[in-house]
Amino acid sequence: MENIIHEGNYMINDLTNRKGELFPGTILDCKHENNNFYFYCDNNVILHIKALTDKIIRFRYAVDGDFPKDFSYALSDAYQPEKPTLEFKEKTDHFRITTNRIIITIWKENLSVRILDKSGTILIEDERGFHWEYDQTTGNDVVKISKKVQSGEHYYGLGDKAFNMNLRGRRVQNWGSDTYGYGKNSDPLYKNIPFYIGLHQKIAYGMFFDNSFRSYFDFAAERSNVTSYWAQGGEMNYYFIYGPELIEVTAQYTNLTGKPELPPLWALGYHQCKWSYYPEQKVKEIAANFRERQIPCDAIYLDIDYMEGFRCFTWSKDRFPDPKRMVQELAQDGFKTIVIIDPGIKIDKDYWVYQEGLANDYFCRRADGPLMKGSVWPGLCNFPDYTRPNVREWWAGLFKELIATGIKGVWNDMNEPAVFEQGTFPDDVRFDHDGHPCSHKKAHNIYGMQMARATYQGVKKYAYPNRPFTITRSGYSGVQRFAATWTGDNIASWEHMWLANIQCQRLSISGYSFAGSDIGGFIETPSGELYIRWLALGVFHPFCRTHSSGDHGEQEPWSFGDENTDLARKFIQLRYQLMPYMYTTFWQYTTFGTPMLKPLVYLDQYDSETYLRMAEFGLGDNLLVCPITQPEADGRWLYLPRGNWYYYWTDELVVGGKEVWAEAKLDRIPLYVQAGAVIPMYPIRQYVGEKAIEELTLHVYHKNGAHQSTLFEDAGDGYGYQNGECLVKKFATVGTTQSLNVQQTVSGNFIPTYHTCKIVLHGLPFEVTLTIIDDQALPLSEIIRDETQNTYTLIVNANFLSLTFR
Ligand code: MIG
Repeated sequence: MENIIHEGNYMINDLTNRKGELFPGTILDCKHENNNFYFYCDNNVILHIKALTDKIIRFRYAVDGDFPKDFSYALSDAYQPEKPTLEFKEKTDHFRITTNRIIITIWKENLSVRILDKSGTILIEDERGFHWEYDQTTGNDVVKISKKVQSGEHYYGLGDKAFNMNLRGRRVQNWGSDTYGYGKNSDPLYKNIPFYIGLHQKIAYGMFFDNSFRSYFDFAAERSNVTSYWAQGGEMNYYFIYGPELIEVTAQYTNLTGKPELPPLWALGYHQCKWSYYPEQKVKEIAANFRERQIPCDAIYLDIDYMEGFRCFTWSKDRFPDPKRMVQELAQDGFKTIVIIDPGIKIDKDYWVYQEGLANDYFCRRADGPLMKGSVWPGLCNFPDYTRPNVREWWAGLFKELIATGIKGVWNDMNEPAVFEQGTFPDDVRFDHDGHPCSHKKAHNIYGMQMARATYQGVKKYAYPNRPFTITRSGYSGVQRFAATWTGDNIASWEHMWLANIQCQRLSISGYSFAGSDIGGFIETPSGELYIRWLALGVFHPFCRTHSSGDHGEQEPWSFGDENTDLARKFIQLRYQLMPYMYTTFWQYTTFGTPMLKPLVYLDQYDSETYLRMAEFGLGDNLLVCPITQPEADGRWLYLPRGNWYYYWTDELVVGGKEVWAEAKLDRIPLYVQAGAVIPMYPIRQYVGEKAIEELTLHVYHKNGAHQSTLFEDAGDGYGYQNGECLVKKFATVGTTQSLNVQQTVSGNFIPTYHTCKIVLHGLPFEVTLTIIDDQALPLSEIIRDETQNTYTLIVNANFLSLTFR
């Protein structure tokens, strides 16, 4: 049978030589092997469906009767899917695959697909379904799929996009780009995460289009009843992920594409950066200022000016005559030094990195043979092909000396890849793509990820037995395994602070939790007020770094007057106090794949009030944050999810499920604690490791009812936790109007440095007259009541099993 040719040109407006769209024919045959199903059409189209689990289904289409070699940079080797339970049936006009959770129908007539949940609700349904276009210029098939929009459907995800949280009505593009001073609705940006989450009828599912070519997603933008996505080459290859909870969708996607290892605890401290701090004297002065002013800080960054003429893996002799000594001196004061490394290697016959790259043919070449040349900071450069295993190994090896110098972290920039002339490489540049040779069209979106991977491998190898720390600007799905990230060259404006909030949440639900923004803005100078508001938000982001471009003035926490310095200190101190909470949340992310930041809709998808809001977000299990992103505000309205919450600053009990007013002058950020929660805190330290933790504070918030909280602790560095040298503590609270009980259960065998816990009870609706610790009554004199705060404080053995207050 002939291909059906449709002339409709509804999706792609920018392709030349369009021949019309080609569609699958009729299914003639099918094959079923374990959890693989193949459907063969009369026009050489094949659909391969693989049920990875009861909830994750892969759809892969071939148009020429054969599948090319299967390969993906996104998928994690560590992923171990749980075998699905399957049933397969042929009916007159369709095939049906049933798992424990969903039902997949494949129609014989045109290969179209529909997925239902077990209650019969349609989750997704093909509109025109899979189709493609042959692009004569490149020889690529432009692969496309279109799905019907379901009633009341909303869309989330896609990485760092600078749009409203809910993507319905938008078209977005994935083509990693260096976007200095981007703005709201600028697209594409630095990262490429072709994964979205759909939510309708309170049911969530995920859609991961694992294709690294330039891709587009259209969420009911061009046609209000159709959501479609397509790529300018490669395969139609997507994973459907059934929730039904939003959080499960993100967790499964993250398991599929990989989770990072735990970072060193210090990486969750405050970081100070600038383009650029130099010479040595300046770096020392900044570091000394933190200690003198008692503003906690763990890391200081050296941007491109530390190098000799921007040559990677060199040091400027004038500015940093003795880097090892400087880095050691900084380390004695608790500072970890982090340096930037870009991909561009200066073309310079006398430069050893260039010589090695050239001699071993490690650099990218144009289609006809010459090396790819482009200007970046060092002038004309060649660029390593990180898609070759031996190039990654070479690159990893280059970090040996930097790490021996005492460098604790590496920051990869410009890896979209960015070049000054045309923005990025020409399309014809060749890549090995781990043995699947291809052009820049396919490799562009994964280039930054493979650079980050090689960097990570090197830093990890030489940092051992300590944990590596790396950050990257660009990446593709799965990059979260290799590096933390930031949102790129933003601007010191209120709108950009608003964006930082959305982008970090969006990255988090797209599997990439270890993210932050340049606090205060990279371009231009913030007012003191903006800086403080932004910092107050930034301390709740997993990656917390002030960074700015040097030609726009000072941007250290003390740059905005004494009052603001005090406020900056206070918020950074709060981050250090909450470090065990943040670390626990990170551990949950690395263990379960759950997002560290949760948009409001993730906190209650059964309440449609949450679907369009985006300022409020959850951090971990028990905190809700909502930044103030306007000048001269005394507070703000926000939507508190259902349940009972305490306002962190006053302990006022607030009932959720409605809009509430949060009083928050510049010294506060709207912050709520879930009733029943146990929030762990450490004493303020100027940096991680400054002194041993001598007491753990547990803030216990009363609730009428039961609640469970978690605390994860370990050495904060090294790999002992992988062999059980860690503690997972569970705190089960049960409260009534007359009583509160806290039970602690501990697993793991790490021995913390503290022996006691300070317990602070919040919001008790009764007066304590009896305290029982592990069956022993505690004299009333041992429990201190603060009438104004309505708190009770007592010190207990850290190994308590049960605390009862009546
Ligand atoms: O073309 O290294 O996003 O954080 O300070 C600018 C200099 C290159 C862009 C990064 C920014 C960094 C800057 N880089």
